[in-house]
Amino acid sequence: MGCTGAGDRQRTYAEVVKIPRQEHGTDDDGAGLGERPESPGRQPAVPRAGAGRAAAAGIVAAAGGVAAGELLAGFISPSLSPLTAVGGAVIDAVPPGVKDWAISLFGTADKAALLTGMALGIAVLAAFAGVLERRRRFTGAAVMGIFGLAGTAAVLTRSQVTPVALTLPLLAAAVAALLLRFLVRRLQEWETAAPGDSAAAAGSRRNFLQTLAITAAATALGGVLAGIWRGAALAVSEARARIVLPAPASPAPPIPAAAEPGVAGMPPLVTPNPDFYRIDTALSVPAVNPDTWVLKVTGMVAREVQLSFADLLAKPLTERHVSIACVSNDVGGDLIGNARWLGWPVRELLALAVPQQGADMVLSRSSDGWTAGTPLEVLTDNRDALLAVGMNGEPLPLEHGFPVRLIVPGLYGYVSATKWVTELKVTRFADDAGYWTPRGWSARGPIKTSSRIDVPRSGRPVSAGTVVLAGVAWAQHTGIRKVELRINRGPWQEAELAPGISLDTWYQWKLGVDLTPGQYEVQVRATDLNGQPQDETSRPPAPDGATGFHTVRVDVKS
Ligand SMILES: Nc1nc2c(c(=O)[nH]1)N[C@H]1C(S)=C(S)[C@@H](COP(=O)(O)O)O[C@H]1N2
Ligand SMILES: [Mo]
Repeated sequence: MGCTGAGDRQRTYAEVVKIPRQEHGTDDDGAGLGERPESPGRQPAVPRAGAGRAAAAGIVAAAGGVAAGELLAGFISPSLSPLTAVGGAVIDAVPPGVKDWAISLFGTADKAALLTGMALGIAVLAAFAGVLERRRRFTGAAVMGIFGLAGTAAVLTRSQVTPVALTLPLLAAAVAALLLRFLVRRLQEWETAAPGDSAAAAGSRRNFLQTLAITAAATALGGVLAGIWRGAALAVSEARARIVLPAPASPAPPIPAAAEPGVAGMPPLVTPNPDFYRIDTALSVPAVNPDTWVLKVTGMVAREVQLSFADLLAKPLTERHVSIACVSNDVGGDLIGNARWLGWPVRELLALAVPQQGADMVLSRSSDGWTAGTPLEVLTDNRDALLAVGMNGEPLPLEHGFPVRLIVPGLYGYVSATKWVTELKVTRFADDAGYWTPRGWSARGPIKTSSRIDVPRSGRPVSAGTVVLAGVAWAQHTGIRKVELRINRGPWQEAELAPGISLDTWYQWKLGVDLTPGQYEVQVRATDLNGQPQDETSRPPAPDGATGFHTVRVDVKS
C-alpha cells in the first residue's frame, strides 16, 4: 500500500531476507552420499585425512553465515549486528578483573582483541561442526543452530531487543548450516568417488575445492561490504553523537497542562522518538555525514543557494510541535506521530534564493534520490515549515532523516516530509512530480481531518458502568473545533476536547458514557475549526488519504 514501501521494519525485513539458496543445498539429502553406516563397535567408514577439509568447510560455512548476518544487519540497521550483540554480551559477562587485565594487556586494541578472540572461538567450534557433519549428517548443522541460539540469547541481553534483532542470528545460523551441508556433501562426493576411477576422483576433488574457494571468496566480499556499510553508519552515528543542538531563537510554546488528560491506554501526546512511525522507501538507512552534507536550492530561482550543516545550525532556529501523518494511514491506523521539531523556516531559505514568477512547486530530493513535490505557497506562507535538524531535543535519528529533513504542517509526508534532504528545486507542478505521483498518488496531499478511538482497545472487554472512551483527532494547520461520538448509530454526543498544543498538532479527547453489559458499536467524528466535519464516506488511502469514521466494537461485561 502506497508509501509504506520499506518503511515498516517488519516489511523491510521480509523484503530483505532472502537466504541465498544453494543449488543443491537442501534437496535429496537422502540420496545416500551423506549417510554413512556407523554401527556401534565398528570403526566408522570415515577416512581420517578428510577431517581437515571438513574443518575447513565448517569454518568457511560459519564465516558465510556470520557475513550474511552482518550484511543483513548493515542493510536494515547497523544496530542489529549479531556480532556486536555477541561482543557486547561477552563484554558484560566478563568479570571486572579479567576485563582490567585485558585492557592492560591490549590497551586500546581491546576491542580488536575481543573480536579476534570471538573469531578464534567461532572458528574452533565451526571446525568441529565440519568434522561432525562429515561423520553424521545434520550434527554439524545442529552446532550451527546452537550458535544461532547463542546469538539470539546475546541479543536478549542488549537494549535493542526487536523481533528482527532476535531473528538475525538464527538466519545467520541457517545460512551457515546450509553452506555446511552443501560443502560437506561435495567433500563426501570426492571421498566416495570410485577408488579405481581417478578421473572421477579428480573431478569431484576439483568440485569440492572450487566450491570451497568460491564460498570463501563470496564470504570475504560480503564481509568487506558489511564492514564498509557498518563503518559508514557508525561514523555517521558518532558524528550525530557529537552534535550539540543550539537553543531555539523561537522556542516551542509550552504545552497546556490540560492537553494530555492522562487517560490510561492513550498514546503519549508527544511521541517518543523510538516509537515514532517510520515510512520510507530506503532499503538501508542512508548514512549522511553532516560534515559533508550540503543543501542546494536550485531551479526557478534568482540565485542558487548552498547551505552546509554548520550554516544551518548558525541560523536562528524555530522549535515547534508538529504532528506528521502518512497518506497510507488507514482509518484508525497509527501512521501518525507528534514531535517537537527544531529547524530553520524553509521560507527564509527560499527568500534568499528568490523564486521566479510562475514557480508553484518545490521538489525536494533526498540523498537516496526520493522526491516530494510541495506547493511553493505552503513553504512560503507563515506556517512553521521547517528544515528540521532536531526531534524531541535530539539530533534527528538516522531513520528519521539525519542530518536534515523537511517538516511541513498540514501535508501528508509523501508530499512534504523529505528525510535526508539534499536539494530543493523550485519548479512547477506542470514540469515535475514527486516520487509517489506517477505511482498513483495525488500530486497534492493536504492532510484530511481525522479522528481515532484509542481507548478502549479493540477486543478488550470493559466493565459495565461509566466507560471512558478516548482518542485523538487532527486537522493540521486548521485545528479541531469538536469531536463527537455516537453509539449504535444513535445521536452524536460531544466529547471533551482537550486543548491542542497548536493547530499543527493532534488533540486528545475523552468521553465517559454509561453502558450496561452488551456489545456496542462506537464511531467518532471530528469537525475542524472552520466548522467542516470530517468526510464520512469510507475510502481507502489511495490516492490522497483514507476517509470515513473510525468504528470500534466495545464489549461491556457485567
Ligand atoms: N527520503 C525519504 N523521505 C521520506 C520518505 C521516503 O520514502 N524517503 N517517505 C515520506 C513519507 S511517505 C512519510 S509518511 C514520512 C514519514 O516520516 P517518518 O519516517 O520520520 O515518520 O517521511 C517522508 N519522507
Ligand atoms: Mo507516507
